[in-house]
Amino acid sequence: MAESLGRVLVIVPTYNERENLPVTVGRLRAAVPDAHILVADDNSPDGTGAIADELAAADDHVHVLHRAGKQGLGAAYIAGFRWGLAEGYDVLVEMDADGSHGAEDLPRLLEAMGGGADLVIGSRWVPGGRLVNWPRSREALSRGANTYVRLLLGVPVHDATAGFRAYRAGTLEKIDLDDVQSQGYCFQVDLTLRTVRAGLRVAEVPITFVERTAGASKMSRAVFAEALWRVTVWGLTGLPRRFARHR
Ligand SMILES: Nc1nc2c(ncn2[C@@H]2O[C@H](COP(=O)(O)OP(=O)(O)OP(=O)(O)O)[C@@H](O)[C@H]2O)c(=O)[nH]1
Ligand SMILES: [Mg+2]
Repeated sequence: MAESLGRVLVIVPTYNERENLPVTVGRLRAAVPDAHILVADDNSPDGTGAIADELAAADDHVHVLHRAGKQGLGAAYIAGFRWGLAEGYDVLVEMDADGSHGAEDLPRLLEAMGGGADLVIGSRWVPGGRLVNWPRSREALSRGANTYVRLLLGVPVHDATAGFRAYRAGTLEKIDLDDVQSQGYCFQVDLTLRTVRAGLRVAEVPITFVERTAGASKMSRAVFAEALWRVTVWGLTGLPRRFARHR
């Protein structure tokens, strides 16, 4: 039988998501009414932080972490994780504010965690995963990046760059967040790799990923370049370990 998961915190990082945030929070409150939400805003110039404050004032399940300025997705998540761990949450969920991740899929992620996983990834690249309106170029980039990660790092995960995922508090405590330096997409790969290398259980459940309809993507050449060089370095420095394992 599935175990009880305890208290769930959904961390939603925001940078200029004023149109999207209220919709995302509303969908979460409807789909997972017991879960709490932490908006981690990097002092968005468009006033997303003030909107988050209004949502929090109206609802005791919504919290806000205001950060000084844009420091990247990884830093925002680490600050959110620390806040959630200090507050005693048992499960910490990552979810984008831009509508790409559906709150309606979250109960299935939590169900998989109840089945015993230490990290559950909402995956585009397992059977049942779907894309809505995502440009072909982005799909090709994501597929290519995930193939590169799987081959080079030997991680048995199909969507290691996915940003919709649930961690047990114990998982985050075991993988040493102190020396994580990754900022963009590769933050997700970094934590996946740490979880796998710690011998913890990773499950993937299919999700429907929808291209944002409002606001702008923060994906950039710099984000891509960071991911490429970090993954390559992890792959090369990890090779002795892989050979040792197969000898
Ligand atoms: N706090 C904070 N949030 C960020 C930062 N960069 C991106 N985000 C948020 O992280 C989530 C994902 O960012 P997106 O811009 O949608 O990037 P993406 O989903 O990787 O790329 P697309 O597929 O093009 O949308 C969104 O909720 C952003 O607002 C950042 O530096 N700080
Ligand atoms: Mg997005």
